[in-house]
Amino acid sequence: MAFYYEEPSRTFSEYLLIPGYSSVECVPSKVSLETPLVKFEKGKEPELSMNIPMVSAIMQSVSDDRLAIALAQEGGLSFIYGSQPIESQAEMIEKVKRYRAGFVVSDSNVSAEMTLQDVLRLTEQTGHSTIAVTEDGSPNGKLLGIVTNKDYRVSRMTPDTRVKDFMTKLDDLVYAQEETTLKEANDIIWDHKINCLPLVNKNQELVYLVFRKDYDTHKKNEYELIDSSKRYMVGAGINTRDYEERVPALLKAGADILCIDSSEGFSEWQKLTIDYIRRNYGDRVKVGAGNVVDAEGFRFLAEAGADFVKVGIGGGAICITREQKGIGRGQATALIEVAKARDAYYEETGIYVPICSDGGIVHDYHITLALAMGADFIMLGRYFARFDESPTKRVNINGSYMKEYWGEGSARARNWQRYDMGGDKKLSFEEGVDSFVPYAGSLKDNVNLTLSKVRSTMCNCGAINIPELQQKAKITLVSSTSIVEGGAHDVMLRDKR
Ligand code: RVP
Repeated sequence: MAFYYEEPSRTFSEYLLIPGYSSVECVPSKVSLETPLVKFEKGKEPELSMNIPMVSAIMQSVSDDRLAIALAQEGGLSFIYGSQPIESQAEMIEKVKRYRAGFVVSDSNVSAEMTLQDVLRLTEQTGHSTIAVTEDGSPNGKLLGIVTNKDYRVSRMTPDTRVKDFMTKLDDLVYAQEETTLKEANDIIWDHKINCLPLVNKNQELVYLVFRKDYDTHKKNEYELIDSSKRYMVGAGINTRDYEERVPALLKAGADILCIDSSEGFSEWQKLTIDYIRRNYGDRVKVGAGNVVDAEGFRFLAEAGADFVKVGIGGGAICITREQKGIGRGQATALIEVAKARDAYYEETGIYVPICSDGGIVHDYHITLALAMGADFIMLGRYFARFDESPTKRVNINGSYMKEYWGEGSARARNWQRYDMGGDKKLSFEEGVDSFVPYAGSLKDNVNLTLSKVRSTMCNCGAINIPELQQKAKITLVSSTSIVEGGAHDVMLRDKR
């Protein structure tokens, strides 16, 4: 006979937090939102963690390189969507890794024997106007000079003019040693009124470029998420079909972490994918798995070696899986059960496997609830799709700006790998819709506002960090009548002018 759950499955809007005692020490400015991204042993630090508990959904309409940079600047992480050719996904990863963060590995290089035409072609391809001249034309070759658009005049020079004849030569160039800190580099840039400072090693080989504009942005992002080379961190979605080709390419491009993107993750396909990664890369390569909605699914993926486990089926704003297939579970109930399973697994093995609550965040306070219920971080699609930095078009509909947002299971995305159960390699029926969401401005402004609410609520609960919130939170179910009481009621709203 089928198994019946005693209780209905519930979602975030059916719960509220009850405030706890907060001391005068417990103020939003002191709240830390740092959270583990990958599993770790008791008593040890996780190898990867984030400064805010937010990741962006593995979706065409959400996570490209531009959004990834904006989110890493605020302390979170994007998983670049995998429903695209391997080369273009790898290119997006490379773009994030190349992007500033203070010290940039030069991606626009020429040798002294190359020509003005080569310089112009490179500038057009990369959009960069500072080009390093190295002995062999490689990013880390011996530095000979620099070319910027101040060094040439296209109208006065022939395209075959050699780089060596118009570059700024090393003797006239201001450069510094690789140990130079960002602050020192910035001082040199200001003292010499230059825009770019090359850093070289003791063999005079180019290591980094430091740009004036980067330092200014750098100072504004106190939570930014960077790797040991001070490049922004970025994740990548993979599927359970082409991982033998995709994974090496993404790692080569610099992906910091991978995540298997599947609508339903309690499957042997996921285990085979993780096995491949462990066989080839051991524990060096980090990979999340999912999605699951119960304790059994969690344990399966934890035992298969997942570095984190993603929770949620059918709760996404654009998701119609529940209607189409009749599978899924209320997001709050799923999360609560998986969090208990995670804690039991930790107790038993001494290994803490972070969990990510994926989908269904409608109000900012849902994020706080998800954290209180045991999530280590939250994956959001609709939320990020609304911002300037998301990859989709902004359109004007009846006088209001909207952004496009479509599901990976929609006919538009055609991401059959995410839904395929080993069938005919096509999306047989849709599990997602194509939609619009209200445009909301910049990621930075919105994330800051959202997190100020999260920090404030945490203080109401007497918690100064996420583990403390998870320990102290008192969570209550609310009746449908009291949900009405929670909004403005029994008043006539004035027009918002
Ligand atoms: P939301 O934040 O509510 O927009 O949900 C985003 C999540 O929805 C994604 O991270 C993914 O798990 C799920 N998704 C993406 N596409 C589809 C679909 O087409 N059904 N669902």
